[in-house]
Amino acid sequence: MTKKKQSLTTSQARKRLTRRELLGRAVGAVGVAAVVPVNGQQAIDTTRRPGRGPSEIDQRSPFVTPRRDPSATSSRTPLQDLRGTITPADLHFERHHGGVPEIDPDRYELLIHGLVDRQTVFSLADLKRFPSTSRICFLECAGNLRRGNPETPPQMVCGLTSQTEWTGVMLSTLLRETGTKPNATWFLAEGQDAAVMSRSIPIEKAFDDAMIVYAQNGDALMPGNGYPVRLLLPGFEGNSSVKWLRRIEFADRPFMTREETSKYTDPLGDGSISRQFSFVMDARSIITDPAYPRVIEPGWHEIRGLAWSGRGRITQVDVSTDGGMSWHPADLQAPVLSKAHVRFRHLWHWTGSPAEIMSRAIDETGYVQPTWETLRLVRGPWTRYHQNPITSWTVGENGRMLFGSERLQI
Ligand SMILES: Nc1nc2c(c(=O)[nH]1)N[C@H]1C(S)=C(S)[C@@H](COP(=O)(O)O)O[C@H]1N2
Ligand SMILES: [Mo]
Repeated sequence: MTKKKQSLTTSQARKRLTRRELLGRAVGAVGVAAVVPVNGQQAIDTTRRPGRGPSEIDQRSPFVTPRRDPSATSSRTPLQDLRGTITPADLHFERHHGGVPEIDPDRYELLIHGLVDRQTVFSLADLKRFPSTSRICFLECAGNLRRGNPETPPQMVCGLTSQTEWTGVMLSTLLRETGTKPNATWFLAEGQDAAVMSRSIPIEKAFDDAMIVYAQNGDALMPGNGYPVRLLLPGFEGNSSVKWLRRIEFADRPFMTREETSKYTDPLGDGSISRQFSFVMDARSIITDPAYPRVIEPGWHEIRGLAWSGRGRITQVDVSTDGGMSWHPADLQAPVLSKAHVRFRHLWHWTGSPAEIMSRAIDETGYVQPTWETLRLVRGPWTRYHQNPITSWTVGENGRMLFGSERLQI
C-alpha cells in the first residue's frame, strides 16, 4: 500500500518537471555521474555516454525475460508476455516424444515412396530449389488444456500453441515430381527422432495446404521445432506436423500408428467408442491480459487475447465481463488470416466489484467455441485431447486475477 503510494507520487512529480528544469538539472550535474531518479532509484543517464555498438547477434533487454516452462516433454509459450501474433522462435512451444535429435543438414534426406510413380530422395538443397512459399499459421498440441488451480497463468492454461511464419515448399509441388498412384489415399509421415514419430494423413491434405518447411520466422527452424525440415499441416493437431521429417510413404489405408490409436483419439460417451483421426483443431480463444498473476486497479482496461481455428478464419470473438450473462463483439486486429492466431481487444471499465471476464471464438464455418459443460455432454468424461472450452478469469475486490470459474465448472 505505502509502496504504491510512493511510486505514484514520484511519477506525478516527474510529470510536473518541465523540460527547462530537466536541462538545468543535467547541466548542473556535469562532471559528476549524471543521474535521473526513477521510482526512487538512481538510474544512469543514458544520454551522457554512448551505449554499446552493433553486435553479431542480439539479445533481449535484461529487463525483458519471457520464459518457456520446460518439463521433461514439453515447454509452453508465455502467452501473457507476448503482444502481437507471431511467436518469437525461441519462445515457440515444444513438444518432444523422444528428445531433440541433432541432424547434420548436409546428410539430411527426405524419402518419398510407396504408391508413387517415382520413388525419390530429396536433400535439403533439393528442397530449397523448389518454388518456396511462406505462410503464417498456428500450431497447437491436441493436449493443450490445464485446469484446476486458480493460480494458473495463460501460459499454463493453453501455452501449447504458438504462431510462426513458416517457409518451405508445398508438398503438392514435390508430388508433381514423384507422382502418386490412383489408389493412394493416405500417407505416412515419419520423423527421425528417438520416438520415430509417425502419423497417417489423408491424401487430400497433401494436395491442399501441407508444406515441407525449413524456415521459421525467416530463419532456419529451431532444433526443437524440427531442424532441418518438418511437415506442416495448417489447422491440424500439432502432433501430425511431424518434425525432423525423414520419410513420406503413400498407401491405400491409414497405418494405425501408436499416435493415432492409443494416443490422440478421444473415447466418447462411456468410452466404448472412439473419435479417431479428428485432425482439425476447433475454434478457441483465451484472454491473455488481464490474467493471473496480474493485480489490476479499478478503471479502464483493454482486455486482450488470442483466437484461432483450424477450420479457417475467425469471424468474431465475443467478450463477456459479467460471467457470460451478456456478450460483446471484440475488435479483431487485421489481418485476420485463415488457420492463424488473431488478436482481439475489448475495452472494459472495471468498477472494483467482483467480476468474471471470458471470451468465445466463432469461425467462418459458424462453429462457436463451446463451454466446458457442452464439451463434456458431447464427448463424455473420458476424453483427454482436443479440449477447447471457454475459459474465464475472475477478479475480486483486491484486484487479483484468478483462473477459472465455478459457473463454468472449469
Ligand atoms: N518427430 C516428431 N515430430 C513431432 C513430435 C515429436 O515428438 N517427434 N511431437 C509432435 C507434437 S505432439 C506436437 S504438439 C508438435 C509440436 O511442435 P513444436 O514442438 O514445434 O511446437 O510436434 C509434433 N511432431
Ligand atoms: Mo502434441
